[in-house]
Amino acid sequence: MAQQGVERLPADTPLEQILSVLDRDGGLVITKLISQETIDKIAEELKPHEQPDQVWKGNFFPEATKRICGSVGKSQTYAKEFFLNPLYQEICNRLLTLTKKSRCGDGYRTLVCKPIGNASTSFDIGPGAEAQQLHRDDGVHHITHPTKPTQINMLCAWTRTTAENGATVVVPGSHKWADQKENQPPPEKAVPVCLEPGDALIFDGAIFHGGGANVTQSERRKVFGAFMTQGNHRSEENIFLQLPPEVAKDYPIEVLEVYGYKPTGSGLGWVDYSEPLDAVLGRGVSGPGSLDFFQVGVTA
Ligand SMILES: O=C(O)CCC(=O)C(=O)O
Ligand SMILES: [Fe+2]
Repeated sequence: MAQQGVERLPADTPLEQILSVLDRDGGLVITKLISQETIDKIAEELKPHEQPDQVWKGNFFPEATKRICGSVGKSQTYAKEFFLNPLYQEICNRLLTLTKKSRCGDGYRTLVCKPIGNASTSFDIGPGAEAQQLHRDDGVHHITHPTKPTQINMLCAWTRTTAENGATVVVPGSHKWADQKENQPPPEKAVPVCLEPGDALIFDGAIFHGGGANVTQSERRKVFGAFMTQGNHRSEENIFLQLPPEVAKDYPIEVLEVYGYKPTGSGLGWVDYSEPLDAVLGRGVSGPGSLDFFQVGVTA
């Protein structure tokens, strides 16, 4: 295991090696995953949505932090070039796809459930912010640990992130820890993951992590977030309000397929027993019962 922080690998590293480091450490950095040009475009599209006066009322996020929720619905570039990054999606498909052969009468249905978008928040940590409490993101889905990954998340540097300005901290290896209370890690076990703009931290939702403290006078630490989960989970962000049909109709189908507008092969997410994309795009081509889920095969 890397002594300081987590391993850093270029995007052309063989997938099996990336998966093996992710399994061993619970997180890794893919360097130069997103180009500066794409970051600038996303920043421009998100600008109208930055809320300078935002005040968080709970204590999950420290004061002096801000967020842009539903970034996929606010920036098409975020959706297409960041959230749908092919390497990230490939990792999610490999680790989060569920397959089940389920009895139905005399036959079976082979149910394949692809991962879905869980949230798309951008995080901004301002000067003076304290460190966020270390936590596991997959708590929202009532996950018992240890288990195989149920969420794969990605934080990509929008600005440079440093140990001083609030780089995300992680506890390498903690994704495999059991749930016992004594396993809550002390803050000194967490290591900062420093990123240059475009570098991305990809991590298992079971790893203990959190936003770091920002002890600088004037630097803001900003990252774009992509969160994916197993397709049988309710998504954290309410997709149909954060990317409503009137906005979604102008999005590429690839985005909508990942972002809640395609039923899983296990029949979750239909509209009138049909493809929701029919309702959104007014195509009306699938028709009730045409989804794979409603075909019952007889197999040995
Ligand atoms: O801002 C960060 O670095 C991490 C935020 C985070 O972990 C969360 O909101 O769950
Ligand atoms: Fe988190």
